[in-house]
Amino acid sequence: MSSPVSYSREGRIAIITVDNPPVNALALPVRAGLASAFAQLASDADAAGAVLICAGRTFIAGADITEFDKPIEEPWLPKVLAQIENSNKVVVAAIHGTALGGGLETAMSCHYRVAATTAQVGLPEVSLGLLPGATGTQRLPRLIGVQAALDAMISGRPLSAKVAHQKGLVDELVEGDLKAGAVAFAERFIASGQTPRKVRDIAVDTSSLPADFFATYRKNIARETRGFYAPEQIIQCVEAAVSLPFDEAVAVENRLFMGCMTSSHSRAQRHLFFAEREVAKIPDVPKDTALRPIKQVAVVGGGTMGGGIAMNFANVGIPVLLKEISQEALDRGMSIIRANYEGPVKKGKLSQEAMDKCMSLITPTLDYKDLASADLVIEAVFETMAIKKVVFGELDAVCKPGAILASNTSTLNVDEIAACTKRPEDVIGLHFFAPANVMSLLEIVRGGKTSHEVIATSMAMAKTIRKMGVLVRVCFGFVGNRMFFPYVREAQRMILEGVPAERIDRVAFEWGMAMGPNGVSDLSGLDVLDKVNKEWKEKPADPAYCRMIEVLVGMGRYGQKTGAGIYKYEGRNAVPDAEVAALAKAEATRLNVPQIEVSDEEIIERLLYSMINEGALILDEGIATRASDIDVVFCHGYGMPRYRGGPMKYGDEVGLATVVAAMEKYRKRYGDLYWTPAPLLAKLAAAGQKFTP
Ligand code: T1G
Repeated sequence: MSSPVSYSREGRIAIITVDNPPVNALALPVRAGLASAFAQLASDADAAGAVLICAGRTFIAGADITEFDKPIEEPWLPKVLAQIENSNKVVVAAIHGTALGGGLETAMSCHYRVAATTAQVGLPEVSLGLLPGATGTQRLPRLIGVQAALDAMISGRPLSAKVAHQKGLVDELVEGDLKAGAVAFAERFIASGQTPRKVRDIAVDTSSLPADFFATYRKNIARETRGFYAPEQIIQCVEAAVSLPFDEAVAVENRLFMGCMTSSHSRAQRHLFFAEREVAKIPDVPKDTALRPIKQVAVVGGGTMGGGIAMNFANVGIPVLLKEISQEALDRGMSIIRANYEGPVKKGKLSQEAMDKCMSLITPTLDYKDLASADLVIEAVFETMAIKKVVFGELDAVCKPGAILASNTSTLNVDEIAACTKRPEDVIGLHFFAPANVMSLLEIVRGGKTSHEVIATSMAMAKTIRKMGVLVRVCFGFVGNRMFFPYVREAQRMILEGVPAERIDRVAFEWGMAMGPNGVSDLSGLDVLDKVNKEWKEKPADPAYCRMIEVLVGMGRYGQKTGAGIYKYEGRNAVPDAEVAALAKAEATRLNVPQIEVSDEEIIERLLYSMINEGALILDEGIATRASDIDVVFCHGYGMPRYRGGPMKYGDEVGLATVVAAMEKYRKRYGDLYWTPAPLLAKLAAAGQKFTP
């Protein structure tokens, strides 16, 4: 098989080209090819310098992430980069597309870098639970300074070529023919008679670093990186860059990189990287399915959800009609949207001009007839089937043929909604998560009759509005909420058993959840949860089921929105309420629920394993396409930390046999109703297999 790295020459400049689609990842053949090409450069007496360039859409976009779970094969990347840097002939990297991770590290091992003005460069390893393990933590600080290098590596965000040039990471920006620009750069350098500069020989500038720089930096990132393993390792590598000679510091980087690569965090984050790409692949919907153009959208219902949904389209320049039943409701809806934009404007995150443009794209209306030209209509009215049926009846009457009719329902049966139209093939669920203009998850609910075109168009539309679209099938609660129900159920049961709500939440928070189940219940609204439970036809026949939610709703304690729910609220600050604990004890006595001691480990097992078991049932029923789709749902819509990889990946990490054994323990205590292992879970556990690859 031919090498993905080729060697040619233009005059006295060697052109070393990497061609390894789709992103020129540094798989073994590429590393071996680079080593061989730079050996050829060294022995080519007619070559006075070299340009390293890539074919296809981007410069090298990093190491090959699929290789990390396999034994390392020589040549190891740092070794190849040392060979490049030790060339006594000038080497110029010619960057286009996204030079990321090992790609930027390769470019930094070159003596100089030129970039297309549209290029981006970055070290996003942290998002994979890794650190730049091919001397990136040592070379980047030498080129752009300690603070900027840390910011780039801890955030993982790329720099534009322009900013990289301003910071000294890129030596020249090239408009037009990149290769010609790089060759000209090399020619000029050779003509200057200079010796090529090695980045490793640049001193790390510590002159502007206060003595407590690293301590302050750690404090400043503590909140956003809570629980993640890699960020601290990156900081230690940069501390080594500041205090040790290059080679010794590289040894520190190697050691800490191996620690990251073998961590459960990195396995989880690498799992999500591929999972977020897999979700777009729908087995029974061909990739070339025709898409319907979405040029005009309409949202029916201008409440919090409807307003947020409308913003998603305005934000990407798509005109959207906002329909309400009264002028007062419409005015309220428009003011919600305006307030949502004014916040970021006040914080300087959005320009007034951008806000005005978005607002100009949202047109209020009271008249269904105005929706006749819409390509996509999203209903976001009350979560009551009767009301939704009325709305879809109206839409069926006024919307043009081929319009996609979507419901933002979070639990109700999309097939039942579709059945009240003459066009069930055009009906789909688009379940946005609150706040709809912020949360990245979009559950796309295919009905039994939803056409492939409508599915494909909805998946593409999710990408357009920068949402993570996950296709699911119809059941009560679809995937996310259906798995959230047992999570809340167990939290509620433990409150009845005498476990303080705040302790349950603390344990879940320390496990990594953004907020514990009780805080989330108060945030979502206990009244909303109670209403869902009442709408749930197959609700478990268990008088203790979410009983405290019922009791509190009966007292008008809906959660944050009424200043009291499971907690009392002083502003947004949740305060444990002894009255709730007393009420729970009384209810437990009435329901004959024993008071028990529950360990932190049991809290996690009951919260997470009940969720994992529901996920296995969902897979058994074909509601989700694959286990990793479920993980994407929970990491994009429910505040589950990426370093856990999602509930199904977490189950794999714990071991499914361990999960089943724990379930059997709770089955003995509580019976079969909640703790019978799902067939898929039992099968995989017995076979020593996993949910995810
Ligand atoms: N390794 C393997 N496959 C990769 C890959 C990679 N680094 N990057 C992308 N792919 C696959 C991806 O799975 C998909 O496959 C296809 O390429 C297109 O990707 C030593 C340790 C470059 C911005 O983290 O950010 O270097 O689904 O759909 O939207 O210090 O891919 O088609 O079968 O995302 O145009 C560091 C990861 C690695 C960059 C392009 N690098 N990639 O986005 O296409 S660790 C990264 C991306 C490392 C060193 C360390 C994006 C992209 P399929 P795509 P895109």
